[in-house]
Amino acid sequence: MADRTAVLAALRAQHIETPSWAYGNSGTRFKVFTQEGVPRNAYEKVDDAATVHRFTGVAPSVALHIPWDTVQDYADLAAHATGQGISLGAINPNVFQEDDYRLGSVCNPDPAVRQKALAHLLECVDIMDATGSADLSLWFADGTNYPGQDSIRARQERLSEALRAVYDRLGGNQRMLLEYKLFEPSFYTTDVPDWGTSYAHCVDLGSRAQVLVDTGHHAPGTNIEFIVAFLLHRARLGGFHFNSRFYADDDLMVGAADPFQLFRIMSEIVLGGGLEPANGVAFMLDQCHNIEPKIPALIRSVLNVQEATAKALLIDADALHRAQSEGDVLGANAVVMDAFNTDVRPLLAELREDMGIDPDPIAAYNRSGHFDKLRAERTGGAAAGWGA
Ligand code: AOS
Ligand code: ZN
Ligand code: ZN
Ligand code: ZN
Repeated sequence: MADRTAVLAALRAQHIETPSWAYGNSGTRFKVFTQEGVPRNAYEKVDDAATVHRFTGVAPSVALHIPWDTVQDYADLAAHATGQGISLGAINPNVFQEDDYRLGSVCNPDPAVRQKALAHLLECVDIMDATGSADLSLWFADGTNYPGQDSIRARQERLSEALRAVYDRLGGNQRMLLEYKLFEPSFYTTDVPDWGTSYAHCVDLGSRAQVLVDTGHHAPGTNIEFIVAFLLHRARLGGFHFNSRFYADDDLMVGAADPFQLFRIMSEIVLGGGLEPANGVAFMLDQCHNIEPKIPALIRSVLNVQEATAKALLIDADALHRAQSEGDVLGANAVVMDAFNTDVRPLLAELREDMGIDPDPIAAYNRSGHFDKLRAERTGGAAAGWGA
């Protein structure tokens, strides 16, 4: 059995970052549903992230999306976050939501459009300087819809050029995380479609360029934990965008569709040393809560990551190594399954009591009356950005 004190310490140290866009109204291409009490600006999104942190104790930062979270003074927003007990996390540029980007952003055949996209990415590094954010989180919608539409090779060259310019602009403590996605919005080729493409660009750039794994961005059946183990072993796993999916990029609550997959991913993290702060793996959520209330959904998501992490920490590593080295297939598998099948809720309740928070964060939030207060105070909440 893993040492209980060490397990509790590891759980206390794990940080899960929530995304600003998960607090705003969202939907699908068919309908953006409005909810009561949603934040009207970046300051109120920070407030909601702070609420999630207050009830969970392990979500002390919020990722921003520019321009959805544009403010006059980013240092002031950072100070507001500090005042609420959290910090500003990854900065996510947006180079997909303007007419100019019809044929792509940094891979666009038109040099003027590429220049515009690059200028926005560089502006986002300026914002990181003001907010104190360490991570620039890059996702490109770039790609093509039809065979022959553009040169796959030329687009890779353009991508390299832009990434190099951004990388060279980063300060010493800043990183670039390059997210991949199999398809959507491009349906024929995507310029960063998979971890291998992202990894190759990161290796070209340098050690502060790392791969971002969004769990919803793979073909069905992809073994995500293998990707995670490989990247971590090569010191190129920058972090996650956690969510769950039944079909494609569904952006549902992490751990809802397949908690066993989340456990397998977290097992590779734990066994590979990915919880050590020095390895810098960022645990971020990238979700949309279209039909469910947002703050409780984010609390639930944080708890789901924490539960999977707790189970992974319970893996008896010595017994596992023994079984592996003896070629004991069933024994090794049993060690892993024993951990997965453990009910970790009592352990997590104990952890929360130690941390001075309610052992049942969802019930505590529902009892708190916080939502009634938001509903009364906030009218005319903003859309997260999509389909608005
Ligand atoms: C898009 O599919 C990606 O998951 C992005 O990471 C993200 O949803 C978007 O950039 C919001 O910031
Ligand atoms: Zn993502
Ligand atoms: Zn996505
Ligand atoms: Zn997604």
